[in-house]
Amino acid sequence: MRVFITGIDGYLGWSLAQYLSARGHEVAGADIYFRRQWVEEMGSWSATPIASMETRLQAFHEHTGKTLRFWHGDLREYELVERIFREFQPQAIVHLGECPSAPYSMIDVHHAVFVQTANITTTFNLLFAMHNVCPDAHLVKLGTMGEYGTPNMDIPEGFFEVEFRGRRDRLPFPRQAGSWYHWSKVHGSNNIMFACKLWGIRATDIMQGVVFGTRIEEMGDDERLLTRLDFDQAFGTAINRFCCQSVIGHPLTVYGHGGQTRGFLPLRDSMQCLTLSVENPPVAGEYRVFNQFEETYNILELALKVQKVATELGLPVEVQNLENPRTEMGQHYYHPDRQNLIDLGYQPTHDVEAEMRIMLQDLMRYRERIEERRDILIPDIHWNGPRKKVHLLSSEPERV
Ligand code: USQ
Repeated sequence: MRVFITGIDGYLGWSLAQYLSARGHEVAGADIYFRRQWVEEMGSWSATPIASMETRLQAFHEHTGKTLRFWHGDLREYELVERIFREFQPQAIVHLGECPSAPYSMIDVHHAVFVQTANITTTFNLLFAMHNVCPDAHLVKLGTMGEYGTPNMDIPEGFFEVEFRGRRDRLPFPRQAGSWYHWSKVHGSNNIMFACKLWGIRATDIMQGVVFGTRIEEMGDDERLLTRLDFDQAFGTAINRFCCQSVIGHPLTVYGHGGQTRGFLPLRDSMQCLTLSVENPPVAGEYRVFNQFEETYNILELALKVQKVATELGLPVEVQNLENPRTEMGQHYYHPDRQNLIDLGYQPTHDVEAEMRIMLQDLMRYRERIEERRDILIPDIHWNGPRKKVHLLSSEPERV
């Protein structure tokens, strides 16, 4: 299948390009390197030393014998999207080319507006270009579990049956996002749902949990094929940050008492799920939603798991409770469904501790890179107030 990946230079994008290609798909992609700039703006860099796109493409060619078509450009420009689609004629489009950071979107009005307009505009351009050029193609859009928020009831996959004043219907499950970024994903979802109805486009909207992990098998030992691994407050996700912190003996930064619960998924399983979605498209006009995560944990549980695995590897580390810079529920019910991908054949490969062990071993090689950016580990972006470093709540983790 011809698969076009937006954001192919990113954490998921570069991994997915290799994963899909190894499974016989013809892959192409575009990127404008925003992620590299945003992380630099946060005063950080990838823990793994990432190569330039030119070097990545060269290494990819050496290993696979294949040429990956790449467009360096801004997909907020409609003409570029339409030109790419005419040249490549994609059968599937995996849309990863968005700003994925809640904290980044909460910095100030400029960042909020940037994240929402960039994310919504690019999705619009893809939808219109699909309609105009390749109406039979399948859009696989990366959404987020964060679209649902944390309601005090089970979370279905996108839709639920509801009865109100004696009448029944199948309706979109309410979205209660917790950041301007998460709301940008809700707006994208709504626009895709409407485009499916309007033009008969087929789409899969992936409500993905928090991804962690340094690698997939396809990267092998060639550093040029490594994907990025961020650990700053905005682009580093919880487990990735905790593993980087462990490697340099920095206390693990649990926000609040760590009772916030989320769904988590190793990078390699995210690749498996995205591939299953690509290879099993819905019918024309169908808008379907998959919840994509492996297991749910609260943040303190995760920090203690990282601490345990790190200690086994000779990396003793403390867990600290910090003032929570975010506005989020500290303790809540969390029980989302995850059946659709299992029905398509999804099988998890590694349990969370095994994946943490692989990550920590990988990251120990790059200890110096993380050490050099130690001062950016304590967050200062608040959901509700000016930027200032958060303070410590206690040095002993409180059980929740
Ligand atoms: N957290 C800590 N300490 C840290 C970092 C995070 O306690 O050092 C907590 C946060 O307060 C939050 C939870 O960990 O409760 C998850 O935070 P995160 O930064 O790992 O993830 P989040 O901001 O939710 O966003 C990430 C991705 C985003 C994706 C989302 C899926 O960056 O692109 O949409 O995970 S979900 O969380 O299900 O919405």
